Amino acid sequence: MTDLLAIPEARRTAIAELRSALRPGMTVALSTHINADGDGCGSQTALARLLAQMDVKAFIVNPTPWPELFRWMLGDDVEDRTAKGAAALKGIDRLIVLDISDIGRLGVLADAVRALPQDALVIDHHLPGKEPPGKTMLSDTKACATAELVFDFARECGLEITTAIAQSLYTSLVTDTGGFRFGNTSPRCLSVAAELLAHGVNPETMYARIYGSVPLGRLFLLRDALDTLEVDLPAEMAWVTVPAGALERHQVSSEDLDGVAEYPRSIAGVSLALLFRDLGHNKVKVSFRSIAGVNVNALAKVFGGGGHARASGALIEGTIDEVKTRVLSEARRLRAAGALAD
Ligand SMILES: [Mn+2]
Repeated sequence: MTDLLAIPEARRTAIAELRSALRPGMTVALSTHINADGDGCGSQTALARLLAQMDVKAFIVNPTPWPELFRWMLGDDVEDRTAKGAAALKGIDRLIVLDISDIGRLGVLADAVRALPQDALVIDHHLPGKEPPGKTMLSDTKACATAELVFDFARECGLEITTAIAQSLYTSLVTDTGGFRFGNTSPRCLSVAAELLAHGVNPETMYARIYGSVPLGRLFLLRDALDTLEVDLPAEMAWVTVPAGALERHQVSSEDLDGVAEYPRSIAGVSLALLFRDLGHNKVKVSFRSIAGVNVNALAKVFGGGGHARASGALIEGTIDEVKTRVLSEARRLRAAGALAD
């Protein structure tokens, strides 16, 4: 039987480079993308605890506040200095950027990161972005989640996967694979998940924490979003719209939009789904989702965004109506030209 947990050679080389950049006594900051998701948070908290075993002090500095849903991951041993903003990066020895392939995803921290004297270290599984956050990269699009690479880092460095670390990594795997249902659910992904269960993860407890502990406002937001559902079946497209102020009205945050785009994608005959979120100030966040055979990264790239083939995002300037018109017509055009096939 093949050893699914064997670490591919290219990853081992990258891990060795990463490791050689980290020395005992160092202080490092860990950053992930705006509106951190389960993979970003899980990778950060797991890595912070792993680095502590190497006598490297790590704390978190993100461009947007830590999601309430994942508050439990921080425990009392992982420090989140996000509230200090870019000032928190002053005096660090290194920055490790997780789950990001383009520096723009660091939002308000991007300029401070560009100005750092030391090149950032990157652990990621996205398709290459326009401006990588750093040159030393443990990056593999075959990894189901960034956490799979953090798991490899731990094993390659002989570090202990404690229950807390296993819970963080498992959360990353579950959320980035849509509960082990998306195309990135590889044999290796399930092997890593099995290994994490063997290290003390209780899947039922994790389900309750991730999917069974959402604020009531999240369902009201979902109800409002579904009320806006529009479908163009000949074009195999469906989309929902979240108006400006909807999150505030329901007292929820952007993490509560996680999974909403799954609903238009779930419709029979739909292969390309979109979620338009009006951020106000002439800015619209668009989430792109697709099924096998359709590459939405190519569509997101047209608008300066990116991500994965089946899930991408872009931040677009314009009013909600302008952006919808532009994105939908570009989607239809690229589709017809065969430019979204993969
Ligand atoms: Mn990810």
